[in-house]
Amino acid sequence: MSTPEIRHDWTHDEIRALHDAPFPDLLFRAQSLHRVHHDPRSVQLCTLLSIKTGGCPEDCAYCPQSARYSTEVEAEPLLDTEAVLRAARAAKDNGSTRFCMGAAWRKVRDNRDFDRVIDMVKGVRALDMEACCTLGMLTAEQAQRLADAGLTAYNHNLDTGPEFYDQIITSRTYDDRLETLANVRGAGVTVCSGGIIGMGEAIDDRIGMLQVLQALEPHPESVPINALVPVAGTPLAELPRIDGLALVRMVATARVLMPRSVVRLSAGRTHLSREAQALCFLAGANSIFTGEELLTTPNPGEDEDRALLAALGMTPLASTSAAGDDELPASSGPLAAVAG
Ligand code: SAM
Ligand code: DTB
Ligand code: SF4
Repeated sequence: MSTPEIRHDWTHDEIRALHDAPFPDLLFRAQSLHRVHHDPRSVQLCTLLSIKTGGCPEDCAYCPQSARYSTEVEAEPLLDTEAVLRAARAAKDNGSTRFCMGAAWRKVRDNRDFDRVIDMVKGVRALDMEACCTLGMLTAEQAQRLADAGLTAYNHNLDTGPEFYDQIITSRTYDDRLETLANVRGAGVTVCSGGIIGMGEAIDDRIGMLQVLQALEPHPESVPINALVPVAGTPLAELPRIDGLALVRMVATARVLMPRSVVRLSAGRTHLSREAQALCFLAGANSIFTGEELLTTPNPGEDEDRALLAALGMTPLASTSAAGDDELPASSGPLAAVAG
């Protein structure tokens, strides 16, 4: 069977029609494509650590780490390399294959803190884990230094569609973000980029974000889909939690547009039922963050996630495998033939 075509030219209307399709049709299509490229029973476990918390100069309206809002998050200096590597070892012991280090920076500066992050990346790689960083904007040279240290992936989200963007962030532009993604790609580091739903955007803004993501060539190797975690003190604090079914639609649409990418069900899982999470997995989500905390907000603990996966008969991805791999998974099954 030939691999279905990977496209980068989906129109807004096509994506909207897909997103709005009756649930049975949308989920069947997403699940069918998912099985062509991925093992539908397996979920990649990633662990996040905030290596530099709070005090960020940016004005991202959702973010508890912005210095512009008065939240419970206190600014802290960059963690010690040893503390970070201890956390990475613990994450590995708990079954995570990817360790993601986040810093509340506007951009990377060429200073000693960056030298230390380079050491952290080398240390995580030496543990035979995938290493991911999210440090704000990056130049091509900085991306190359991270690549030389062995960085697997760089996370930099588009966050929302281009038209809604300036209602959420004014301190950096959409083009700034795309430039950082190009620098990451240029250095040969895989791209992790997605966004947040539930920030008051229209459905068309979600579609707009997906359209920009699918236009990237190649597609981002991983696509995090976050549900807004409203945090007291931020401008979005009073927004209601997103309906779980809206998240399922978003995951399914991302899966169809970017069939080879790892789609990560990211922030907001504490308020999602087990059933909604199960639907997200059926819709093509194949990665989650585990552990009690994301960067500064709560996340379901390891026990809860282990119990959920066990109840679904699903298993953590045993070892690292390159996203976008051409090999078909052994368990693609008969439905692989109906994709498209
Ligand atoms: N400072 C860096 C940057 O913005 O690129 C890296 C860290 S930043 C916290 C990483 C991402 O976390 C953001 O782009 C956003 O998508 C997500 N995020 C932050 N706060 C969130 C919230 N309250 N709810 C959902 N996602 C959130
Ligand atoms: C992503 O898309 N989601 C993660 C990761 N990339 C860095 C971060 C979610 C942060 C949620 C808010 C917090 O815990 O501070
Ligand atoms: Fe800073 Fe990143 Fe938070 Fe924006 S999302 S305020 S850049 S830490």
